[in-house]
Amino acid sequence: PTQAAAATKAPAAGKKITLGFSQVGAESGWRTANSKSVQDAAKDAGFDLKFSDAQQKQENQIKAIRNYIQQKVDVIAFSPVVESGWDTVLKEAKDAGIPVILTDRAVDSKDTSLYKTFIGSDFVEEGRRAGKWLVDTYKDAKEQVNIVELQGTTGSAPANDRKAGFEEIIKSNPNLKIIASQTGDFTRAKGKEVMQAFLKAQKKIDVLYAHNDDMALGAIQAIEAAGLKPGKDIIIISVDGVKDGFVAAGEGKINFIVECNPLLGPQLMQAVKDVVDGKEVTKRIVTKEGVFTSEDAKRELPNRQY
Ligand code: GYE
Repeated sequence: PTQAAAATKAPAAGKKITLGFSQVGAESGWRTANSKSVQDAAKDAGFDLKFSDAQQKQENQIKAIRNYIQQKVDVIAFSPVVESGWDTVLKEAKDAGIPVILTDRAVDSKDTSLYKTFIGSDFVEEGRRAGKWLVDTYKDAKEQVNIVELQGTTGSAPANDRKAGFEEIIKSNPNLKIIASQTGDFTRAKGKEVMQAFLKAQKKIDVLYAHNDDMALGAIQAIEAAGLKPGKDIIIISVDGVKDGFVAAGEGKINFIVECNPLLGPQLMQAVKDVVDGKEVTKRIVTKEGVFTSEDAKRELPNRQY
């Protein structure tokens, strides 16, 4: 029957589980920590991990996934660089009977049977947390507060959602205005370059909202080069909470960090195991995270693993 043909083919007893993993790239400190977590956890679980880096290109990820299908891996996991355009290749995996697990970033496919589960953060909530701190910080402001935004990779779930969550909250105060918003591709180099352009084009910038620490760190270089004090002349909010972000926050250069946990490896391996064992997995596994002011960052820094 067709049911059985499309069902997951469990590896023979005693055989190592092979996991094909397609990573986004190596664009940020978050990503480095995430890759290490996946590699370490696969090792601990005794899986045979095939790992590829797509250098932030969807075409490379599609190629990697097709390779994993050809190699008949037991499970494919990937962190989709952008949200759209996955249906065809996901259908190919499904037809081959290879289960797919999404990690870190989501896809916008209407057909949710194309993947078993999605393990990752709630990026809209992260954007809201950033917005709440800002609304609170500027609750007595009588004048317009000029905000510039460094967006993550265009079309990626974290860029779309962190923007949406932030806008949803700040619109409660009409004084809070995003005067410029551009992608910095989640990298330091791009964050610096775009901030330089913002500083040139804008008369007055009060706040920078960066979708990740790396872009904020690049922007800090641009702000200092312009003779301004990051964290004072320009208030800075970022997302992730990697070590370098915490260091900058401890120095008062970043005012508020919304945490996004990159250590998804252990949860991913558990899900892989459950899928191979034919167990039910919940369609959505959300990771737990917090928020940090400069003071919190100073206290927390010695405990950061990444
Ligand atoms: O915030 C950023 C990375 O998808 C959550 O990707 C991840 C994001 C993370 O490049 O630093």
